[in-house]
Amino acid sequence: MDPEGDTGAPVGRRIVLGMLALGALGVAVGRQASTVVANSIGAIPGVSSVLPGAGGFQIYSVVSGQPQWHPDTYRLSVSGRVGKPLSLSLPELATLPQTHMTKDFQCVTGWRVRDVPWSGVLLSDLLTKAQADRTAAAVHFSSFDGVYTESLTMSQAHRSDMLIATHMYGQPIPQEHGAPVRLVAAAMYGYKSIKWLSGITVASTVIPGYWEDDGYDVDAWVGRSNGRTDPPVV
Ligand SMILES: Nc1nc2c(c(=O)[nH]1)N[C@H]1C(S)=C(S)[C@@H](COP(=O)(O)O)O[C@H]1N2
Ligand SMILES: [Mo]
Repeated sequence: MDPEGDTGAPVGRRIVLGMLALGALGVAVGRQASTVVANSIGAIPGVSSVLPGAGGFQIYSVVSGQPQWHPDTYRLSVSGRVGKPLSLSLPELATLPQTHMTKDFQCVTGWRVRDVPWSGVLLSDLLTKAQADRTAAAVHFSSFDGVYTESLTMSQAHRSDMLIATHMYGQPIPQEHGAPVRLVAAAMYGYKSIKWLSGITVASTVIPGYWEDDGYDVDAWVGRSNGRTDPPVV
């Protein structure tokens, strides 16, 4: 099946989130996922600020309800095989050197949003600050949704387009897009770009992420994996 159950999945495993328009958040169990087209978000009470120019994004979550966080208590941890573990508040993240990049965002189900401006802190800058062990092979990511996980190899993690993003379209990342912090791995299919990020752990081996447990490529290069031929994101 495919990550978001958009195609090919038995109807019983799909959740069509017309219910989102009713203000309820999608329920998802196991490998089911909720989805709503960004253009319809404006119809949801409390989620009324649709991003300018964000047309084409679909909102995915594998949990029901919105993962909860508070700006005063949110921390991004960087731990594992590091010389200096970090626990960064949002103001602390904001004081680190900021990197801006504009990249297409491509989901493995086929949709692509062109030229999305992101900003935040380069993953490699964070790893350097934490004195990550460069001989460690992998970096793991966890979400405070309590379920979603991802991994990169250490060399992938040091690419110049791996961003720990706090802003998109010049504004703080909206809740549904993974506030307050998400990974943006633009050269890879969207499932690598874990939302509601809470933990970065330097580790010895790559552990396949949430969808990769279901057979999606762990190395998720756009146009070079999962049998797809999309134009690469450069
Ligand atoms: N925590 C979490 N991160 C996630 C997902 C998810 O369900 N939960 N879905 C992934 C997938 S498959 C895609 S395509 C993108 C979609 O990002 P968006 O919801 O901001 O459009 O988020 C990725 N990150
Ligand atoms: Mo996706």
